[in-house]
Amino acid sequence: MRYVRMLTNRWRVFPLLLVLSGIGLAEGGEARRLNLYNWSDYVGKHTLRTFEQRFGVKVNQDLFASNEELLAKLQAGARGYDIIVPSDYMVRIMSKLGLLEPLEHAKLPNLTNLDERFRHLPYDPAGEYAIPYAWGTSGIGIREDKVEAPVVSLGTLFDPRYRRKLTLLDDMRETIGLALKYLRYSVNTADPHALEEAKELLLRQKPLVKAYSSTQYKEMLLSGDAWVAHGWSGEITAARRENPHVRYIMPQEGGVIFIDNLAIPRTAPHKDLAHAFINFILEPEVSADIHNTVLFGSPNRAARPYLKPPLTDDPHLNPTPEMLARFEFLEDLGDATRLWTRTWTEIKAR
Ligand code: N2P
Repeated sequence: MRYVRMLTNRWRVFPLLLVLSGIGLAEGGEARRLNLYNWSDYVGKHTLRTFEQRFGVKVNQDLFASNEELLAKLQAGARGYDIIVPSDYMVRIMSKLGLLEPLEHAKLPNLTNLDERFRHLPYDPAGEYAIPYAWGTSGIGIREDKVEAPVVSLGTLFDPRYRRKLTLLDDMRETIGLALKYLRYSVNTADPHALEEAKELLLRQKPLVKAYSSTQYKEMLLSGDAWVAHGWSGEITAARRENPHVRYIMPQEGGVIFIDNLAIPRTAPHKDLAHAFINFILEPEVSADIHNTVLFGSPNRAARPYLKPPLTDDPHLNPTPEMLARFEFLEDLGDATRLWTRTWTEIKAR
């Protein structure tokens, strides 16, 4: 009995000890924890642990695989996330819906590290809701030892020689977008005829497709289950470290260029800590470590001296304006979103 009382007493003082030991309690009184909702493979090896140690907190990371999944999760009422990583067009959609917390620039002194070109982006001109995190393109990943080179065209993704050795992103905007590009339309079209043509094309391609996946294609390229993959520049180039036959190509027809961002949901439980995280990511060496790992482009000017090959010298990670001429940013589709969603459902269902 005495033991029981001793134990319960000990546990009663435990929270007090936490405060005294400086671990700190967050807004709202719980132990400090940053909940990050991110794309897969999108931080450096030590990024999260360094933040945990420096700030005496825990970081929890959940993963999403598309902007639409991220939006659906927040709209379904997920309340726990402190930091999310929406792309350009999704920042616009979310800020319009009132899902994002206005950022307090006074808590982000490292903002001055950003390259001037990334400071007034059309989807968030005043930097009110989003801080650019990484940029890249979507294109074609190939196994050079399996596919007849040179690959330059999106046509490779429709080539019957690669039947069942082909993967496409499981992403409505990216995959319908790629079909539209192949047909020489804009990735942001609202024209029902263009969408119908894209649908027919993707349905005809379907027997060739091994998988629609945004998270497994890298492994499939590495294992040889896929020889051709629709995917993202940095991620495919990073796979090359494990197998030098993997290569990323920007298709001549163009594709999608994106800027992903750090943002704080309106419902974030730990807004101060979320600002501290963004400011931490903006540190030159923290930032450079992320980009040297994930091989997506850096918007951080101060990090530039720390960047290394292949990020600094691979031409498909450092495209010239000519190479980018046919690449487009995704835009909010507005009312056409419904038609796009229906088109995608029909493609996936059949
Ligand atoms: C990284 C995912 C790239 C983000 N694994 C595409 N917006």
